[in-house]
Amino acid sequence: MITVHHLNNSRSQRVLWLLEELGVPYEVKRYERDARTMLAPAELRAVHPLGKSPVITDGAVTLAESGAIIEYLAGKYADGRLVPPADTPERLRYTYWLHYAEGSAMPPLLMSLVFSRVRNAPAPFFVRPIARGIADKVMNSFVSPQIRLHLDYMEGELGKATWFAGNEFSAADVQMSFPLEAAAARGGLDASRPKLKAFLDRIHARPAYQRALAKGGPYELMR
Ligand SMILES: N[C@@H](CCC(=O)N[C@@H](CS)C(=O)NCC(=O)O)C(=O)O
Repeated sequence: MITVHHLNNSRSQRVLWLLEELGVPYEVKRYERDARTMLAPAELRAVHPLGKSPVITDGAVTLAESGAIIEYLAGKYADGRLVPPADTPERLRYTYWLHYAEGSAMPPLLMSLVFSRVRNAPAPFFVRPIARGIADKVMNSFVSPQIRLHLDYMEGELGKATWFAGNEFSAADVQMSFPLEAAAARGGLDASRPKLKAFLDRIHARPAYQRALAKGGPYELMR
């Protein structure tokens, strides 16, 4: 039996969703973020040394890193579904977006989260304007322009086909959901990028997505 070690409000929601799309049985072991630090509890380190989510266990296999988990589950359980055929342009796009989500799209979104925390962190009154000044400078000069660059790029790519890998829904769309949901929560993704908004509306309407939400519990990404 596959166990998904699932942290609330996190990337592991994608793994639940993929398993629901595939109709593969699994169990969820839930972990709660620390309310102040937002970090995962220490018990997750007993499963994988980094103590981050998602992690899955499947028999003797313990696997972290959402892209690797998606590849593993699709390779072992999808029976050709949700992965474009080998040696096609769609398969190359599939591989590209599977890596792009965490490798390129997430870093500026994570920086945005970190600098908004720096900006709003409790600090002595004479430190606060300095912390705000630094955070605003980094956000305005680097992070926000980078997020806009990526959003424009993704918007353009979704103008070429319905889904990220092509006209068929694939596991790459599952992987791409998290950066887009994070961008909607804190990266300025709004109606000015209609293709990306329509992508989010389409995935949220999928029955498997809804079932995964019911299994995973609260899923509200940080602003
Ligand atoms: N690139 C990794 C990132 C894993 C990651 O950072 N997960 C976050 C949840 S979204 C986490 O566990 N945060 C809590 C912590 O770092 O303690 C992946 O895609 O799986």
